[in-house]
Amino acid sequence: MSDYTPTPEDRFSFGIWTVGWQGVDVFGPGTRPPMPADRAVRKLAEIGAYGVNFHDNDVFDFDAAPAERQGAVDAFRKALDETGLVVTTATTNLFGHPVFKDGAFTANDRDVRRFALRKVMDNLDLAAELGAKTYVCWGGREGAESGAAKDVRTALDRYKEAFDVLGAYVADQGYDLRFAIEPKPNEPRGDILLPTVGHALAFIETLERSEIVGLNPEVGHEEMAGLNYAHGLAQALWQGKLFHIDLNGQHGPRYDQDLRFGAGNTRGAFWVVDLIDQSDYDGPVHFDFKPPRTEDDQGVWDSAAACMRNWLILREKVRAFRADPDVQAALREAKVAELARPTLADGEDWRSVRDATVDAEALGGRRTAFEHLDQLALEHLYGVRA
Ligand SMILES: [Mn+2]
Repeated sequence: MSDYTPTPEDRFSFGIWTVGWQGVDVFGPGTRPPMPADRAVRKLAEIGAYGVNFHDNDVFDFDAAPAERQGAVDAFRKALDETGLVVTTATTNLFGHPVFKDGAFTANDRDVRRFALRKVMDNLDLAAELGAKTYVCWGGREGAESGAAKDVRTALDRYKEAFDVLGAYVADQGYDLRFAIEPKPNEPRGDILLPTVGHALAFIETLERSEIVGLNPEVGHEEMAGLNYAHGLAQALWQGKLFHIDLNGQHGPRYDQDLRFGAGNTRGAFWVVDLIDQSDYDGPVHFDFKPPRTEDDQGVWDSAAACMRNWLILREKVRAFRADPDVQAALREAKVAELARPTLADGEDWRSVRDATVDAEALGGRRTAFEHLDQLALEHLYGVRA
């Protein structure tokens, strides 16, 4: 058994806003003092993180004067240099300020949309300067609470226009950056545009530079919609669109809980780690959680460290599961590998199956043995098979 100590090879990263969350919610103000970005960087390095992701306004205030902005960026960069932490990812806060109350790229007010594009371009410059490779776009305010106020088809025209303009900006500046759309079904808007992985995948195909736009699926956001997060990741991988992942914990369809990774749907987390561990995904293993409002500063770092520790514990378990000879036998019995065999053989076409004689009764009577296989997985997860 390992001691579950994170290493740089694990590529663990955190949003500055995660550990920096003061605990403000709709029923009360923050319970923790503000955390400067440079302190977050130093503490994350101490607990074994590899990288960070930041919103522009995690580093400097929305209305910071140029000198103030530069001072904050310099302190952030100094902390990065001193700790060796990597900026893997960046993003723009297009949701906090009242100017974005009706969204950013899809606000009805055209002046708001133009300002939003400018704000993103400003932060793309900083992202490129700090070496980020992925630019996350979470459109939390792109949506509506009512029917007539938002023409969804026209809003999608403007959403596409925004990605086309920003794609051109990145190309013209020569930045080595790709966009990762983060779907979410609701909260803060009543209904958010691009609510799931599937909606976003279809949208991306309409973009002028679709090759530099992929996905950043989040555990909680898919599970809020009652969806299987690992299945969403798998389809994104299948389509070459898994650019980034946001890991946290969620207990089914309810408000966005942002629990530490491994809390919430633990069985779901097991399959997420199994999928990523077996895939060619090479982005950061990124945590987008919120330490509960009950926690003090020590609780913040305890929960952040637990995200990484839970990933490593689950990774040990999924590897033991895959290496278990009983599991390998159960996989064979369940014919899992047979799915990789094309339905038609080389040289066959529809004629080969059109007139075949089939004993459906006999086929229907064949066993799948899936329950035995799944029980072995649960026993690895429960810790009774090592
Ligand atoms: Mn969330």
